[in-house]
Amino acid sequence: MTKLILVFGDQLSSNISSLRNCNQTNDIILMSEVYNEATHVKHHKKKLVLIFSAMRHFAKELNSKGYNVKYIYLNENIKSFTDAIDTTIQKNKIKEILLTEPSEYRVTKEIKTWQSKFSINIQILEDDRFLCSREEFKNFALNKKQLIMETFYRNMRKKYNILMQNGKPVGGKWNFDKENRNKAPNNLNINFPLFFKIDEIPKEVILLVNHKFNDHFGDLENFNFATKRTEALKSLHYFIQNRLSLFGKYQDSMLEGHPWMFHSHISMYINLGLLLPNECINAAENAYHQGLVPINAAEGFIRQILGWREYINGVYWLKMPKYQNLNFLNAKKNLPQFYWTAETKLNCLKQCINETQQNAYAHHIQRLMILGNFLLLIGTNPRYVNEWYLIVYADAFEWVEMPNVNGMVLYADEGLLSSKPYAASGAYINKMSNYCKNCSYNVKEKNGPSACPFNYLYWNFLIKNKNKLKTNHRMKIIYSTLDKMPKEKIDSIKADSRCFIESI
Ligand code: FAD
Ligand code: DLZ
Ligand code: SF4
Repeated sequence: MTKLILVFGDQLSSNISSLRNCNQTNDIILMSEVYNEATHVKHHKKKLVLIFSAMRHFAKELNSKGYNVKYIYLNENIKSFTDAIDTTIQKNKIKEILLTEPSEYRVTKEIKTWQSKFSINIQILEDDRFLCSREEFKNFALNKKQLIMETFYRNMRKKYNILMQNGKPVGGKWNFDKENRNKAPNNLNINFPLFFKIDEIPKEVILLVNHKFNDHFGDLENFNFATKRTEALKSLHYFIQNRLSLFGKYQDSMLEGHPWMFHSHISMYINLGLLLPNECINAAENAYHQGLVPINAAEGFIRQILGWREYINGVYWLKMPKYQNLNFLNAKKNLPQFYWTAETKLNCLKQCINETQQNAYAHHIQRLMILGNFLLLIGTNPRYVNEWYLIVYADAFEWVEMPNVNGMVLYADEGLLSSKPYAASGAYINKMSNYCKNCSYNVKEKNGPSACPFNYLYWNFLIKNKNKLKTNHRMKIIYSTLDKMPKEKIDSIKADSRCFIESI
């Protein structure tokens, strides 16, 4: 009895639930490069090279372990996963299709049509690479209006006994985020993450992507990501040994010319399955116990993976499909054209967009407080914002991109994720970065043609959304300041904002 085991491009883990249930002598493993997956949004070229190369390497690895792998290379006839299944079923006697649950709602919907379309049994297994199942998260969310990440994170620390001692958090505190907010000095010595010389597989894929997807966003030069597990593991260990110790201290800071700061640059490897979340957490915890890194670094890093990553996945599956259409602030503007070109005088945006274009990467605070903050302040429609983030980052998959955008950046979910919008003026950017030094705008000026646009856009955002935000208890102080503002000041904020938004 032959089963067809479908393995998606973000399921490249040899111990994934579908492969644990594989009968190596009888079953066929199907992996397919699919046209619509590459084009339903025009993914960054480096992201496509990463995904196709990692898929090809993984198929090769499974083959060498004796699995019977059917790998479909990119071709015009296979437009969807359904096409890939159809052609494979026609050529083989298949009794059942088995797969690990896909990470995306859109693909889950497609799979639901297969049972009747192909008259075949479909078995879907849980993706237990996540440390909190969709069911468990549902229970956590039961009867809660707001889902507080910190509560969730503490539960996860206890559940997995991570950084715990006698039932108490190691270091006497659950959270060291106050020690994650230092501004980096200009002359700080920062090692780059570990990068790799590419082998034949990415070389071939680069030619393919150049040929077929040349009109997609992003640079292809100097592709140097890990594309197989052995490399991804090296990258993780290099980070733990050489970079994690300062991750905590400078987690929120930004320096021109330093796209990675002390961040791990492993999200794309975890999201594809080349690294497992629990091994990254364990590596950081061990480094702390060995005295290699301080608690604010280990805890800060573990919080991102055991806390944020799991929480974001939980929110996505709890709230989809409604989550994709939320727009609490009724934001309607288009995405500024310069998000595709980096041609702007606002230096912070120029640097972050340039780096995104070059590396298919920006670190969290760049994504949230520069790129996202600006789109929030000018009132960009969430649909365009989601599309941009899904395209431009090598680690972007809808399950993780969308709650970060709709919840964290745009407050489109009315505060399900964050207790207030992450809106900030130029003062925050100046405090956490050195971008303002090289900017043609003046961060200290509040109004007028040379004033930093973030300054008046911030107040304009508060004015515009007053009815929706003034009752939020965390906004009370800022709204009382606004209430005391003279009318002429408010008029110039509105006029400067109108003029600036029209100009973009
Ligand atoms: P580090 O800073 O070293 O953090 C370690 C790990 O923690 C990351 O590799 C990642 O797995 C996890 N992590 C950290 N923050 C988050 C978070 N907020 N949500 C989920 N996981 C987190 N992350 C993605 O993986 N894919 C996305 O598509 C994505 N889109 C984002 C969009 C916006 C608007 C924002 C604000 C954040 C987004 N993030 C996304 C989260 C975060 O920015 C990236 O995970 C991080 O920048 C990846 O770089 P790193 O591996 O160096 O992370
Ligand atoms: C992102 C992506 C791309 C660009 N291409 C493929 C592909 O050709 N084949 C594949 O199996 N997966 C691809 N992926 C990842 C899928 O979008 C991801 O696996 C699904 O969203 C699972 O839900
Ligand atoms: Fe950005 Fe304003 Fe600073 Fe320029 S002055 S870099 S626009 S925050």
